[in-house]
Order: sequence, then C-alpha cells, then structure tokens
Amino acid sequence: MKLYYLPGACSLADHIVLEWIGQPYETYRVAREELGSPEYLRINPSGAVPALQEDDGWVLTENAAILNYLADKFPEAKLGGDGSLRGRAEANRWLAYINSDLHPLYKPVFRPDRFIEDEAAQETLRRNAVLRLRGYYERLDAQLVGKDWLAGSRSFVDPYLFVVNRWAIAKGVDLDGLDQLTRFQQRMLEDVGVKAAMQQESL
Ligand SMILES: N[C@@H](CCC(=O)N[C@@H](CS)C(=O)NCC(=O)O)C(=O)O
Repeated sequence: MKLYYLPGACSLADHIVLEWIGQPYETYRVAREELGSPEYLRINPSGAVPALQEDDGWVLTENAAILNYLADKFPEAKLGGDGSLRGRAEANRWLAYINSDLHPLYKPVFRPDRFIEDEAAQETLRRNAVLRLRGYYERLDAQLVGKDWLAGSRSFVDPYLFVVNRWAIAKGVDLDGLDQLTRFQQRMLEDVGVKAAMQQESL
C-alpha cells in the first residue's frame, strides 16, 4: 500500500491514519511539478493528492473515499466511528463538513490566482475567504465541547481536522477564543502517530 502525498497537504490526514493503523505502508512524496505530469495523472487524473495505491496496482483517489476505505480495511484500528451505524454516520458527517465545505474554501486562500487575474482582486478574494473560514472553525469548536474527538470517539476525521487547523494557523485565520480547537491541536501534536507522520513529511 502506497500513499502519494505533498508535505502538509490534506494527504497528511491519510498519513496519520496509516500511522494509527500501524500496518506496513509506503509513501511517495510528489513534487509540485509532478502533479501535472503524464505519469502522475495516470495515478490521479485530478493532478492532486492524496492517492492510495494497493500492491496490485489499484489506485483510490479522493480523501473521503480513502479514509473510509482504510477504516474498513483495518476495522481493528476502530477509526470508522464507535462501531455503531450512527457512530459511522457521525464520522462521515464531520468528514463531509471538512472535505466538502471547509477545505474548498482554502482554494482561494492558497491559490487566488486560479480564480481571478487582477492581483488586487486576488488579495481581496484571499482576505474574504480567510474571514469566512472563521465561521467554519467556530462550528468545529462548538462540536468539540465536552469531547476529545470530533465524532465522539477517535476516527479518521480527527487527522483531517488537525490538518486544516495547521492551515488556519499558517494562513492567519482568526482562531482566537476557539479553545476547544487549541486543546485538540495540542493533544494531536503530542500524539506518537501524528509526530511520526509529520517527521516523515519533514514538517
Ligand atoms: N477532492 C480532492 C481534493 C484534493 C486536494 O485538494 N488536494 C490538494 C492538496 S490538499 C492538491 O493536491 N492540490 C494540488 C494543486 O491543486 O495543485 C480530495 O478530497 O481528495
């Protein structure tokens, strides 16, 4: 099993999950210039990470699919919720929230030039996206009140939250007063699996 990743990108969530699972895996660090190469586009036609390749050559892309696949492939790691139908639904609820609402809002933050040519407009777009992100983190913070893990028990969504929290800090999203998120992030930073994945990605 091989994970294709870019350091600190959303693929770090899968990397941490692989560490938590504790079974052998390989990684391939994709260079930014490689994303659009014919070789990499055969792995992921979207030219993005993550991609997970099984030993027989089968490739799975899309973070939500990969995280669910890993949880099902290694049920003993208990990363798909608390084992109940509703627990799995909760893990997927928060995965969908981060993957399909919050994460796309970072696209104009990281690459405003992909949306608009004018440089002043790019800065306005970037700033507005950063301001808008605050509301998404407020909801995540509220969800963590009285909980150590986003879905109640530790699941595949927690490493994804860790990743987008790192982005918030790096890009100046206002996280003031969001104490649950700070507490969560601190605990994750002390986690052995998180540390191992970050070290492998030179973060
Ligand atoms: N829908 C994809 C999106 C993946 C995605 O946005 N990956 C980013 C890194 S976090 C990427 O590879 N970006 C490269 C680029 O856009 O050039 C998924 O959820 O897996």
